[in-house]
Amino acid sequence: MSKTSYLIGLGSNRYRGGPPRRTITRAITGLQSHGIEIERCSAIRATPPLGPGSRNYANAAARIHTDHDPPAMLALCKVIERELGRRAGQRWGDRVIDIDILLWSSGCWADDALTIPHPLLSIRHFVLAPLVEIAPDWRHPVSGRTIRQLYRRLQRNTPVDRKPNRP
Ligand code: A4P
Ligand code: MG
Repeated sequence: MSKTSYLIGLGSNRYRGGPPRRTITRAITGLQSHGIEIERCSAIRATPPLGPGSRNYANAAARIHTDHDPPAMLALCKVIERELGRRAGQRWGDRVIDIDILLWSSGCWADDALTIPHPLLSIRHFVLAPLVEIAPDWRHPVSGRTIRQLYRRLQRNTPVDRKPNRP
């Protein structure tokens, strides 16, 4: 097995070549075809849009292994996003696919293009709900809390999301 593990988040709320949950599956297959080992995938959930999006999202997370360093991993995520038809659009707007690097096994990373841990991961249900399924004991390198602890905190501090329709 490769040395470096990543937790990645996937989101889609635009139809292109199929419904959003199918696009999430295609993104995972795309990563595999570029040599990424997929250790675990969460279930794909329907979530209400945060921000200006107009449709529900399909969201999921995956635990992967690769020898890519973070800049190479980000570049690969962007290749897959382009392959699936993502075009530049409004920040937080509707998108065919978004692949975010949430955490990696070597702690923190920050350069002009990339910040790990993803700065908003601790306050988002649509990120933590799939993560708790695949990596509950993974520790956030800054807060020291596990994903399970972060998820419980978020559940305590925010009302339960309204139940969305299936995307
Ligand atoms: N970037 C910096 N750090 C990272 C990282 N850890 N992983 C830079 C990936 N990219 C990172 O991202 C803009 C730039 O962020 C990248 O070029 C990279 O250099 P982007 O994906 O092109 O743009 P974006 O996704 O619109 O912006 P951002 O800030 O990444 O937004 P998020 O956090 O991805 O949120 N509601 C629901 N229910 N589900 C969702 O999945 N997603 C968003 C977008 C909004 N609302 C949502 C969802
Ligand atoms: Mg993003």
